[in-house]
Amino acid sequence: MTDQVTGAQALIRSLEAAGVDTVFGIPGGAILPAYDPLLDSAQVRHVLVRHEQGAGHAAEGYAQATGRVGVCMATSGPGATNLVTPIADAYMDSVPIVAITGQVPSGAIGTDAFQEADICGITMPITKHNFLVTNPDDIPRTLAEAFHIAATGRPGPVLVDIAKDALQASTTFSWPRELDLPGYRPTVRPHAKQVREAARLMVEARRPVLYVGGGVLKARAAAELRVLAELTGIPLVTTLMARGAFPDSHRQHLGMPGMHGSVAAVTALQKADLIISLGARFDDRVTGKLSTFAPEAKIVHADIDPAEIGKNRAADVPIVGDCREVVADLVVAVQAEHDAGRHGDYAAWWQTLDQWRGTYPLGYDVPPDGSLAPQYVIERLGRIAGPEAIYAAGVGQHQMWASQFISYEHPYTWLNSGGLGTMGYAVPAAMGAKVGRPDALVWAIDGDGCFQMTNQELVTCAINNIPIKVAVINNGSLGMVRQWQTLFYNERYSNTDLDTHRLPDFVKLAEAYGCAGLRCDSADAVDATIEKAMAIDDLPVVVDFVVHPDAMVWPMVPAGTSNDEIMAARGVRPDFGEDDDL
Ligand SMILES: Cc1ncc(C[n+]2csc(CCOP(=O)(O)OP(=O)(O)O)c2C)c(N)n1
Repeated sequence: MTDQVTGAQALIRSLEAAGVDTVFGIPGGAILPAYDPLLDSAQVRHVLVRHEQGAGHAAEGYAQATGRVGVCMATSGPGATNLVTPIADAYMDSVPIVAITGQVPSGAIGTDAFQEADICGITMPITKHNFLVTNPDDIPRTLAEAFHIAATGRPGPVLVDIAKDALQASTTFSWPRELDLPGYRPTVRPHAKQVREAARLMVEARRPVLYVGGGVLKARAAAELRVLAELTGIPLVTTLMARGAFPDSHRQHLGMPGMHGSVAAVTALQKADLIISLGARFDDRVTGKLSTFAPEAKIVHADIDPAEIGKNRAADVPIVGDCREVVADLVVAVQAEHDAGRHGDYAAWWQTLDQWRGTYPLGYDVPPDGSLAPQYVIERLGRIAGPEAIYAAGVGQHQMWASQFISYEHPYTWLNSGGLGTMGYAVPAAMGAKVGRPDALVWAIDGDGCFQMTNQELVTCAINNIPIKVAVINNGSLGMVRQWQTLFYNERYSNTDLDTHRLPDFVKLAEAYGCAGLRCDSADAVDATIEKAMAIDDLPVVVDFVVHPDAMVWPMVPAGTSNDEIMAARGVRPDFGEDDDL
């Protein structure tokens, strides 16, 4: 199909050909030509956000909840630079998004023209790939490549910057049948010999752990993972990016590893003799002080991105490949070991692990003054909203509690900013998730600090009939930073008091945005308040949960220290004394 169109029309047709149903964005001069044909598209819905950062996080939330590529659009200069944070966020968390930006006319590029910013240069280190398009004939092919690159291999953000004159000029539209990307061929099929070697180590090991990362979700490998886990009987941990990849209720699940992971999960990795890493990246928040991490463990490291393997920790068995294929092949290879009479014997290991998790379960103190424990609010929310709901968190204490105290049973029900740690992620990401999964109940769990960064998108939600629910865990401060000041800066609280118990009034703010606003400050009223919020389905709802300011996230491995130093609670070092021979 080839007929005469403008570059802008070619862009919209390309989005249609790529199967896009939603674009989050804000128009402006350089991208304006694209907004005109957008009006005529019966397929592509444009959601007009209130800040481009909201568009980017919404595209991420949409992608994380649906598995499809999320799309955001902005004008040149400040519109494009406002996308930088969500693009960096998507890069760190391997989220497939395509960001389309208008650029000043090609003849003006490099002249410091009005609203000119070299967004390709700026985003070079935070995109999987980016394109500057100055020739209208290149628009369909570039868009096809952008969607392909974003979604395949290790997913990530791709930026397409299109000069205004290329959008205005005349061209023909033809959607490429095949792509010619000679330098881009992700290795999907794992090497059979490496897989067999991994299986052999798995049955020989005495203290193995499956270290499950976000790559398992990206590869849509949760079903295969469960088969592998149950076939082997090996204990398993899910990282912050992988929560939901394996049911929390499963007895082989030890919880989340890392700085605020469970004692059992952190210590299992630390004392393991074999770690099978599946789509995880030995992030510093998981390893603690790297040189002391899991000193006795052999490492099987499977990842689609060869650059991850050996980056932080040397791998004994490197496996490059798509996690779903890797896990499926491991099932076959382990079965072959079993058929040959070789089975893993992890009975002593399980005895130790059960003792650790029995002695050091996740828990929290109820504030003695009768004020509300934030962990209780989150725990009840998880129970009442249930495991079918989608939860999107901000960054800080509430994020850790939402990871710890909600039981995730299904993949793609937990969205958060793990790698970049972006305050302001929750509300727009929840909005994007609700657009992608309109039938799902979507709760944002946000901090009072985070919420003040992007809550303007509640207007977008109210106007566009996107009824998300927001639980603001209002502790009156930048809680996670305050926790570090409590523990490491002698309780000198420099610039962490937000005074949010006074201003702004989140109930009034919600109402001003066209949402329902509720407040709750006592444990007795938590269930009824959540149920009231759940009963409102025609408006976004904000609940201001006024909680105790001094609650802390435990367990904790202080930054830069060894996982051996884990504190189960303030002043409580777990006693592994009898396990010294491990
Ligand atoms: C954009 C951004 N700025 C600063 C930080 C550093 N930071 C991490 S957590 C945090 C406090 C978050 O406060 P709040 O949203 O109230 O959540 P709480 O920790 O109280 O649950 C800050 C400032 C960040 N992660 N992101």
